[in-house]
Amino acid sequence: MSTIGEIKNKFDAEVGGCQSTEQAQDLKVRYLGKSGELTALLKGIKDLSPEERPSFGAKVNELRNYIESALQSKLAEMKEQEMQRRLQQEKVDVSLTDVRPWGSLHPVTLVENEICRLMTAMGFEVLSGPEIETDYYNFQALNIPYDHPARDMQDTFYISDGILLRTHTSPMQARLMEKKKPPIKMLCPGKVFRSDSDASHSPVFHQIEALVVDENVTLCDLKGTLEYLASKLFGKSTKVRFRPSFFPFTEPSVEVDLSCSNCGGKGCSLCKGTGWIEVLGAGMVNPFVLENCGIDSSKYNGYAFGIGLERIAMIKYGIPDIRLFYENDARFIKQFGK
Ligand code: 2U9
Repeated sequence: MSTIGEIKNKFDAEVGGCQSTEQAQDLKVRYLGKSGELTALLKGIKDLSPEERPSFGAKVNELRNYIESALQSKLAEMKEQEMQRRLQQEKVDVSLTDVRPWGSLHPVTLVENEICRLMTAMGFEVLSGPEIETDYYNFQALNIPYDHPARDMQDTFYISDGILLRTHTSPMQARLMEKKKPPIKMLCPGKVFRSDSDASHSPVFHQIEALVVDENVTLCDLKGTLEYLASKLFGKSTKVRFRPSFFPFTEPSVEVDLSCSNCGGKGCSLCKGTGWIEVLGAGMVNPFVLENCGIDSSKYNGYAFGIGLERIAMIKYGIPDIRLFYENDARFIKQFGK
């Protein structure tokens, strides 16, 4: 049987050559485990005289403590080394750029984010509503009764009797007005659906509608807000022009043109030589709509406008066909949002 000194020397050599935490664990089992070297050593105690036994037992215990603490320091050292090795191997070089095909935001998302950012800075809250709506909120609450010709302007996808895909985001505004008393300053971005498809119409497209309801709101408030928005979206010198129009939910109603950002108003192919581009519709909220939603129209009034986001993106980025937005062609999407 090996002596205490021999076991210590052997252990020292083995612990010195230890390369991993697994090897250190293995040493622990081999020296201190049930069938390990020290247990075997202790079993030999019975062959010693009673006088020799206490000092032998003490020496074996001393060696046990020595091995335990040597293994503990070795394990700590190995763990530290392994951590350093992993830190090196798994190091991420955050300074590397453009080595992977990073995605970019869709142009409609870019325009939506930008308008929301500008409008929330003016105190508008952003709300979203259901894409599946009732005939009541999509049409009737907004002063578009069953037999109104305006229903033809918004070819509708019906799901069942009285249930449809919203043709504009206005139903959400009506829902809010029922719940919240003025002052209201809200923005509703989202998908809308109309049965229409060509180079400038898509069966699904995106709108942002803004609604302000308060006391003494004027058409000038609307124009000032739109002038600010236009200057931020298309440049400081952009002019805003109102032309009379008709929408059942606003009275008076206006079509809003911006001076052409391509030619600065001189006339070019983009603005068909007129110097102006039609971008959105707006107006003062029809008092019937306010009353339908439980707001006293003798005390409160308001303005609203609706923007087609694809239209804004088409003008801003010179995109000729609305269908390009929905073809999921990475070569198209990659050109924006850099
Ligand atoms: C409420 C009352 C009135 C929102 C408005 C328009 C005019 C408009 C079009 C622009 C391009 C739709 O995406 S588009 O095709 N929108 O012309 N929208 S006024 O008026 C509202 C909204 C909510 C309660």
